[in-house]
Amino acid sequence: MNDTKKYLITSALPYANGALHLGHLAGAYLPADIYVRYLRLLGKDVVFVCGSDEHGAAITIRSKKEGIPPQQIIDKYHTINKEAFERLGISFDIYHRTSEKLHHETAQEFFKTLHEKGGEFEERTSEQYYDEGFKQFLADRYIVGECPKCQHPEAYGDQCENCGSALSPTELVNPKSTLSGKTPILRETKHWYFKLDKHGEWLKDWIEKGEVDGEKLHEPKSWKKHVVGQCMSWVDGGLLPRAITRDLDWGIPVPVEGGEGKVLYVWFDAPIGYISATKQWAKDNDKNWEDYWKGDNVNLVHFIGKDNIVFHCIVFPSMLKAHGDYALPVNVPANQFLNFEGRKFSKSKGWGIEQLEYLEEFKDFDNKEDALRYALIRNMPENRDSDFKWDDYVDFYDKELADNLGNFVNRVIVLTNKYYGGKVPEVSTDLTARLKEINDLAQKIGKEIEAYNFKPAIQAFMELSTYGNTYLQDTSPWKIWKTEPDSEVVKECLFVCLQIVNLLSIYCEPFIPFSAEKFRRILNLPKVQNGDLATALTKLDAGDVLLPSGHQIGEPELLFVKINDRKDSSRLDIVNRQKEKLAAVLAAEAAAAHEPVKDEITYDDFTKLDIRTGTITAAEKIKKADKLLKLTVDLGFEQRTVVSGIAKQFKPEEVIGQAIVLLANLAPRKLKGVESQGMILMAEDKEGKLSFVQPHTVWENGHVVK
Ligand code: B3M
Ligand code: ZN
Repeated sequence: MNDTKKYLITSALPYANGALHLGHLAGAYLPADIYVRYLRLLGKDVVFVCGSDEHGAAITIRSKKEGIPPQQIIDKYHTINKEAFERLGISFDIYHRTSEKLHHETAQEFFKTLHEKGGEFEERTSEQYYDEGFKQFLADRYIVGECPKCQHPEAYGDQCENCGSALSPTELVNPKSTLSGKTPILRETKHWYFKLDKHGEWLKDWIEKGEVDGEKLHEPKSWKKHVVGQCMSWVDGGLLPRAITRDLDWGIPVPVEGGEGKVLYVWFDAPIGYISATKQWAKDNDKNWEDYWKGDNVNLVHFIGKDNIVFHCIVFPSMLKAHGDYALPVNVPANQFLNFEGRKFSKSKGWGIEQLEYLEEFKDFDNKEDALRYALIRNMPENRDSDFKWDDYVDFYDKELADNLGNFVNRVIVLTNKYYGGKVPEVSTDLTARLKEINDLAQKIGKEIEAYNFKPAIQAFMELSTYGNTYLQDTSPWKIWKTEPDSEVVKECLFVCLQIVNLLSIYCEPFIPFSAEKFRRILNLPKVQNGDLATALTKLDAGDVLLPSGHQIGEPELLFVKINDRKDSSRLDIVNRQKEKLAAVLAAEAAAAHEPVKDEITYDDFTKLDIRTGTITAAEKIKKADKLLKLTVDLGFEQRTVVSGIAKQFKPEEVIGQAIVLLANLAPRKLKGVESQGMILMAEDKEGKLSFVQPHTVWENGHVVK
């Protein structure tokens, strides 16, 4: 445990122009929180930083469109996101803001250092789009137009969200300013570019081999495949200088001569936000921030979503390397995306749920924080996209937390209270082999967390609980106790189970910290403290016990009450309301997808239509017309020839004898040389599938339909 490492763990800084949803939580915040809580339990020196990313075009666009000052927008969403994280137990040591003075100074200093070094930046004058009405240059995001790759009509100047291609604004076909809606003009402007191209070589070695200048910094196999894959495709594709300044009035002013009226590009300043957050934390806690950023002892890990990989694995490391002294991240365990009930989260389509919205709508739902955390961990999009479902949410809670973990703990507590007055029994047998088995299972949980595999980690955690359950069931102390209340076997069984329960109460903390508190109360133990897991593992390793004989545990209390509970459906009702909301969205979409009803007609218009019942008596294909069938229709009082466009869906032999409804007074017209004397009425569904309109009562030809 003589680990002198300084662990600096970061989660992506959310833009303060919107509220985060459950997908964000599962992607970059919950996994980081588990990791950090675990490190704390091991007694590591760890700092967990995050904060709001308060610059960038997205915020200014919103401000201009809604006529609200940017400051008001960022204040609102900073507060919302910060509160939601706190309430969900995301245990940041600091949640900073990039609008803080300290951050502005830090980012400007960083820029100036690189500028003064020489060789890292170049100044370029180029033509960029300018909105004459709004009198401003347009950031890439301010321009929309047709994607040159997939023809999506609303691609942005930096990216097409339909096909995912990275674009530059001049590639867009028919570009329009999102501010005025007008076609922008090209105008000359000067910007600073970071020469990313000169970093390609060392980056390749670093990503592929984990080596920089011959020094091994990390084990590349420990990085996720999809992260390495994305990085290598960037590096192999050839890196280009990137503009790191913008013509905007919101952001951090460019701190060098000629930079008037320009700001740093948001992706230049945002990652430096990790540094300024650490500085602020260090100030508040009497620490030295540099200990966590510089030197060989630093263990920097960035938790992000997959859309931020290039900035955290290529751009920011290059900035750090160019600056000098800074440590590079030892890992960037980016997650893939979480979908929601089979679709992408979409605020505008009403699909998904935001963090705070969840907390509000589930306000009367006991243990909602851990219910959510558990469901998200069980379905974490670690290596591929995954899907959140409300049914899983209920099942995971009931079948795993309540039936497995909760049930085991409860049985052990009840029996210990009943047999031994709540005192951990004395045992005389040698339990070394048993404790070793338990130790092995416990080690597995930690190994998975250390490898950033949080879903396997929670499964390993549940395996330990299953082991306890199986052992308890196999021994069935309640059977022995009836005749032999003083049995050594019973004592041993409960003693071992109590050791497992204790271990579970520590290990559950990173995953479900709210339940952990209750868990410890049931055991009559204090809240878990930093270093508790390290102590427990050392004891186990040495064959020592965790919960000594004679310790008085608490009264039985259910750790998890099932959601799907016959006696009290209140929590299931809350979940079901979410499902109903989604069903309503689907119903509204289906309704909106209807063909619009045509313009009103009068009753007289209607009576002009002569609609008759009939039967198809003959059918044949029409040559050189693959859509048309020539039909003979019996109307009872006469035979008609009708040409109908149904040949793609019906074979001639299928329709002979078919009852139909015919518009009988439609003016005849010739189709492929055949005169059609009327029109058969068909119903068409959304996919274009046709079916005959027909009554299902007894049928006779020639009836008038009115
Ligand atoms: N704000 C993008 C995002 O929220 C960006 C992350 C910054 S991390 C330094 O996805
Ligand atoms: Zn496209």
